[in-house]
Amino acid sequence: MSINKIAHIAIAVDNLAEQIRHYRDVLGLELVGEEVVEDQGVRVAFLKVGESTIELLEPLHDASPVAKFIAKRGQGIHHIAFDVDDLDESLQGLRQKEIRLIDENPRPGGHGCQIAFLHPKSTHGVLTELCSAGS
Ligand code: CMX
Repeated sequence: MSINKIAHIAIAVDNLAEQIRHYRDVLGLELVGEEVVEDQGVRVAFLKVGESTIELLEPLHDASPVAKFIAKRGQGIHHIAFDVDDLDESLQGLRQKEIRLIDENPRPGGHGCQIAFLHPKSTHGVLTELCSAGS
């Protein structure tokens, strides 16, 4: 597997507008987009940091994995995403290394890219996402 860069660092938040004000108006990052990812139950805001982004995740409803995360752990860093060239090949390599995959196959994520999550139980507590084509 070949990782190109950190695609994004995702932060679970309970009020997107309030957090955008912090990252954009206090820290001075550029807000590059907002979108709803229905199948993940989240509204997402993307802020540019060099070649990477900060991804703010606000749950749309209580069944969202991000709502469960905030209820259990509070707001904070939710996952790290690595950009890879070939997602299928990367997943195959991780399977061979007996890493537990949440997504056996790539699926659509934010920004029009393909994503797959690795289970935090097999990545030493850090929820890890791989993505290809964008971030
Ligand atoms: N980081 C680290 N550990 C996490 C975690 C996270 N973000 N989310 C959950 N866990 C831990 C839980 O604390 C729990 O640990 P313990 O058993 O020690 O208490 C364990 O993982 C299982 O958590 P759970 O919520 O009880 O179990 P679920 O199987 O329902 O969900 C997970 C866990 C990671 C599979 C689920 O949150 C998931 O599928 N996440 C990936 C999808 C996602 O987060 N999408 C939002 C982002 C959208 C995008 O970027 O496109």
